[in-house]
Amino acid sequence: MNDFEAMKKRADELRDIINYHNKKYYENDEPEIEDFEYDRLLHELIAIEEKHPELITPDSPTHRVGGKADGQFEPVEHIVPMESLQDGFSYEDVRAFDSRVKAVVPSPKYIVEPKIDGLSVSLEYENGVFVRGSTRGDGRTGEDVTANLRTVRSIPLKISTDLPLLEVRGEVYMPRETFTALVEEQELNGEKTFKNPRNAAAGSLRQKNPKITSKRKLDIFVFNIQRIEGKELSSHKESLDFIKKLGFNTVPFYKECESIEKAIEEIEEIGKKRGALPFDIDGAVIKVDDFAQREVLGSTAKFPKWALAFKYPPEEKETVLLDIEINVGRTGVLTPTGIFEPTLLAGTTVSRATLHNQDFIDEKGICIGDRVIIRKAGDIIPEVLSVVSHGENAVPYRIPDVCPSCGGKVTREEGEAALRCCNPDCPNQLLRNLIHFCSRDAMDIEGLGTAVLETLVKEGLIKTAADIYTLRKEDIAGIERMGEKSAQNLIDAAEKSKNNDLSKLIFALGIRHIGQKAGKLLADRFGSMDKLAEASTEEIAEIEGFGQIMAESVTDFFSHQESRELIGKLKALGVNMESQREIVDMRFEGKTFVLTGTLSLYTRSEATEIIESFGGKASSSVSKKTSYVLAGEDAGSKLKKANDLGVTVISEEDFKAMIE
Ligand code: 0OX
Repeated sequence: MNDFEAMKKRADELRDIINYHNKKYYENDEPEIEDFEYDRLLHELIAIEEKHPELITPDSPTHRVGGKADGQFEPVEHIVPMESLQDGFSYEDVRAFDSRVKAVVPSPKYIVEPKIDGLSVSLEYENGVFVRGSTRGDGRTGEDVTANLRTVRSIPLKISTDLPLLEVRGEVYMPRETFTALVEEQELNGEKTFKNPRNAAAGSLRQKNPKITSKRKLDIFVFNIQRIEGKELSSHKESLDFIKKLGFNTVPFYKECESIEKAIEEIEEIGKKRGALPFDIDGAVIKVDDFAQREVLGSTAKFPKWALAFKYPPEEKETVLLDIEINVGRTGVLTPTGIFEPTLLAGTTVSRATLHNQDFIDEKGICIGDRVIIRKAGDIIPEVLSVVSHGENAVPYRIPDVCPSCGGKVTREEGEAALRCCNPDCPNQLLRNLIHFCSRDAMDIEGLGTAVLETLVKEGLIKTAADIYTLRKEDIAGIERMGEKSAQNLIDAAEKSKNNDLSKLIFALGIRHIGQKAGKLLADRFGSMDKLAEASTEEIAEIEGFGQIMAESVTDFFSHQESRELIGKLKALGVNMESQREIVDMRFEGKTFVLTGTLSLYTRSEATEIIESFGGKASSSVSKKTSYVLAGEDAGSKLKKANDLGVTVISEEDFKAMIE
């Protein structure tokens, strides 16, 4: 293989791995790798594509750096554009805005309201019924996220009005408390965490599975009427009062201001409240109240001339770094956490912040005892911005080269920022692995949650996942808050899990890079744990959707004596080691389908299941590699793209004929 061919092979492999992890992150909401690891893969692909632009494919994940997954949802054209706002960063900017307004309308009245830091959406109602919800997108074309928006409890699905048409605009956000709980859960599971409530809201709203959105407890504030038929409104204040009466959560504490100085006072007031609010705001919006005046002022190509978003600077404080604590995650990654002198910052007392990894510590020159500047990233997660001065006898901090939990050796893999404990018996890793093993998508052992597992590990009752199956009622019934009945339920749940399909067990083993989908593919390809354990890296890498890294990870797992011992024990205890997934017919092997438009013969998940059961793949975006586009009613951009690329388009009837 020459150099170019090797590059091409590596680029293809990287695309597969990155697409797999994108899917895990965006669709399944189950990231398996760290940010750093993901970025490293992406940057390797970017570097290859920069060197050889001819290797760029239309569907390369590098087209959506930053995580914006295009084409996942149907496009929605906004009849009234969802404009953005011009920004102001000082009171001078605010006064200059006032002068520009007054040059056109001499005596404007303003409304000042908080600028919610979320995701702008449009909600359309026909005869009082919620018919469509979409994201802002680029302001002209957004994405149809109706199913997900329906799960937001404060969005009325029906409003009592005889208006034939109403379209309102609002900001979907994740309350701070919900966000903090979500991040804690993600950390506990060793998953990639959302950076701030806005990212969490965006990630949750752009889920393929509305059930996940529903669990995320999103909320909304509505602040604008985009379109209305059957009612005349003459001011912003009037329209906010009107939509409030209809049952929408309107943007809170909006205030009328007679002059720009009053508006500035109001901006100050909102700024003072900011830290203590249960949701994030990233500024205050000043709007001309009167609609007739707005009309005269008009808009530029991007934003209305009658509104300004004032952005608050992030609050920063100086404090002392008292200590650095090291935590060990499920994958063995050692994460340093800074412990600070408690400091009031943007409404809460901050005493801890992640220091990420050794590179971050080196870059900032962090030593214990330093005076440091902290601030809240995205106004919620505290971070160290810089070191002001070192304490006496300061020494640059180094993460220990032994694991603080087990004393095992710590290594840093090439190209990785993280340090990892390599001891598979590390108690901290053990606990996190057990939490994963028992989780719903893995062995699904109800009742064996974090708290119970923590106690069982602490008491020495569980040392490996196999010990779950030898627990006796009396072992469990003794532990805190566990009665006889709960103990029996737990034993029954463990017993039931022995019959799980092989794919669940493979996923439960927590092999790096092997998620739920990969577990299914391995179970389908090899049929039994024994065959999988004997498979070569090459054989595994041949599976559609697998790359070299994933394949190596599997063979590496089985090369360890402890892994083989664990599997031996599980087998002896009666845990199923065979695939029960019937692959009777592989007629769609190697074929990729994209579903688009409204299907009437099948639901999307039924069609996907059928495709997968015949060994095919369902994908969300059309590329040259797509084998078929299955187009239902009202298919839009994906159908167009399929025609442009010459991809075969089939109807539901064609599909039906193919599967019969
Ligand atoms: C917010 C917010 C955003 C709507 C129509 C033109 C100006 N994030 O809270 N945008 C607007 O106003 C846009 N108001 C808000 N409160």
